[in-house]
Order: sequence, then C-alpha cells, then structure tokens
Amino acid sequence: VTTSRGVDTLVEQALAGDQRAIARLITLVEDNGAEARAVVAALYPRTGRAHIIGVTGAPGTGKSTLVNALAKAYRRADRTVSIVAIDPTSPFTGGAILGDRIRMQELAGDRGVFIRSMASRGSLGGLAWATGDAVKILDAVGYGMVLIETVGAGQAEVEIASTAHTTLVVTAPGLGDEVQAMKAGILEIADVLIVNKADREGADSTAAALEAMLDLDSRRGSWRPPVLRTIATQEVGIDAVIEQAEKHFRHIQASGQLRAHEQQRAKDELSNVLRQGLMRELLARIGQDGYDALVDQVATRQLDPYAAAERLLRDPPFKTAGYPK
Ligand SMILES: Nc1nc2c(ncn2[C@@H]2O[C@H](COP(=O)(O)OP(=O)(O)OP(=O)(O)O)[C@@H](O)[C@H]2O)c(=O)[nH]1
Ligand SMILES: [Mg+2]
Repeated sequence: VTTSRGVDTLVEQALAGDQRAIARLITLVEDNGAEARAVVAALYPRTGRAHIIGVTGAPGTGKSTLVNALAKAYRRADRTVSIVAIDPTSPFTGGAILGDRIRMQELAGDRGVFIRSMASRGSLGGLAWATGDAVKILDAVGYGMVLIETVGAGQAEVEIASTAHTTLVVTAPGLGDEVQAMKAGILEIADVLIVNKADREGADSTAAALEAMLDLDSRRGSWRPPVLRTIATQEVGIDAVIEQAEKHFRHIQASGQLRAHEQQRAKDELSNVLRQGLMRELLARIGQDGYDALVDQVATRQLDPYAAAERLLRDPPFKTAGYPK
C-alpha cells in the first residue's frame, strides 16, 4: 500500500507518529535504493536528540528480556522508546524471536513504543550501514530513547554499537569463558556492565571478576563502567540501569566526548559514502566486465593491486577504449 506513496508523504506521516510510515522508511534505507538517500536527506537535520543505547553481549544472556524491561520502565516514566533488534535470525539467537514475540504482545498498541528487527541479508557491513540510517529515522521522528540489541563482539557488532552513545554489555553467571573473551573485545566498548540472571548462583563472583578486570584496565578514561546486577525476567535492577545510562550520557555531554563522538561518526559516514560513491562511479564508467578483467590481472599476477588501482585512477580504460563519458 505504501509503495506508491512518495518519500515526502511518508516522511510527513512518520513525523506525525504513523508507525507504518516509520516502518516503511526503515525498509527503504534497508533496501539502499535511490529513495534511501531522499529519506536521510529529509530527516537528517532533525537528528541528534535521542539518547541511543546499545545493548550487546553473548547469546542468551537476556538482552531481549532486559530491553523489554527497560522499554516498559521508560514508558512508565512517560518517555518514548524505539527498539532495533539486529539479526534475530542468526543461528545463535533462536531465543530472540520468542523474546520479540513476547514483548510485541506486552508493548503492542502503545504508540510510544516502536519495535523493529533487522536481519543481515547481505554483509554485516551493509547491516551496520542500514542500522545507522534506521537509528537516524527513529531519532528524527522523535523517539527519546533508541535501544539497539546486538549479539556478540565481532567487528560489525562493534561498529553497530559505535552508533550508540551508551553501550550496555550484558553477561550472566556461569559464563566464565565469555567473561574471558570479553576482556579482549567488548569490555572496551562497555559503558555499563550488567550481570543479568542475578537470581542464579555465581552472580557475585561474575561481578567481582568484572570489577577486577576494570581495576587492571589502564586505558580507562574518566568514566569507570559500573557493574550492575539485574533479574530482567522479574524487572529487578532496571531502575539502576536507567540511572547509570543517564549518568553516562550526562558525563559524555559534559566532558566533550559526545561532541568528539559525533565528529568521528560524521567523518566515518562521509568517508564511507564517498568510497561507495567513487566506486559506483568508477564501475559505471568502466563496466563490471572491465573491472572483473582487471581483478583477473591482479589475481594472475600480471598486475599488482597498487598498479591496478593506479591504472583505474590515472588512466581510466574508458578513455583508451573509447567508452562514452
Ligand atoms: N533466570 C533468569 N532467566 C532469565 C533472565 N533474563 C532472561 N532470562 C531467560 O534467558 C533466556 C534468554 O533470554 P533472552 O532475553 O532471549 O536473551 P538474549 O540475550 O536476547 O538472547 P539472544 O538474542 O538469542 O542472544 C530466556 O529464556 C529468558 O527468559 C533472568 O534475569 N533470570
Ligand atoms: Mg535477543
């Protein structure tokens, strides 16, 4: 039904709170077609108001349950909240689909809540890109809180998390190996550490292990991530999470880190867009076949990658081969 509507109309409806229009706009940025640019162009000036919170951690630690509990608490405080769940169809996240269904029921019909799942159809890099744009849409249409749930600590997940102002890293008792793995990876991106499933044995020792790691971490700046215990299923400890997330947001505002973060994001996004645009332009000129032929020459050692790139940049084949400009 919405496909025939123009982007401008959709944007107008989304700004008026029409959730179907918001969903449609996110689909447009996911598809990354010509309309995606128009969507971002229309909404970008309105971004920069939401508090964006990333929620990440190992599979099954209770991220979805926690996000659900957070959303309910934010609603009780009369704040609007949107949730983006990343890649719930991955083999590890069978539980997420159930979790999504449960919170759909609990939060359904509330116009102050918007829930969206995004799955990586292509590359995770593409997903990170689309997620960034989806978050822009949710920010622009006025959701005060944007929660992004991701699994794990791969490069793409870290990239997605870098969209967030505040990153909550969720762990659970009995995940000794996970805690070890975190040392190398996501501990670095954590602004708040959460030991969920605190109703289970071992929550205290997990929390103590995390505190010990923080003690050893010399790279830490002015913010030491608090270690909090929650029982997401019983909505226990949720207020403290909200309090610390807000405290962190105020901290990065006051310290200038928020400004630096926005500057870095702007730089990354602009260079990404430029890289894509230049590549597209080049391919349009030399054609996919021409490009593939050059790749062949590199693969067969007739050219090294630098020489091949140089040839494309300085002596584009379209000139010599007489391609139209
Ligand atoms: N005992 C206990 N179980 C919990 C708690 N929080 C979540 N769970 C359960 O843990 C399981 C996984 O919860 P999810 O919220 O789906 O976990 P998740 O981290 O989102 O999982 P993935 O998205 O698949 O990585 C579910 O059965 C939850 O009911 C808790 O505080 N205590
Ligand atoms: Mg989940």
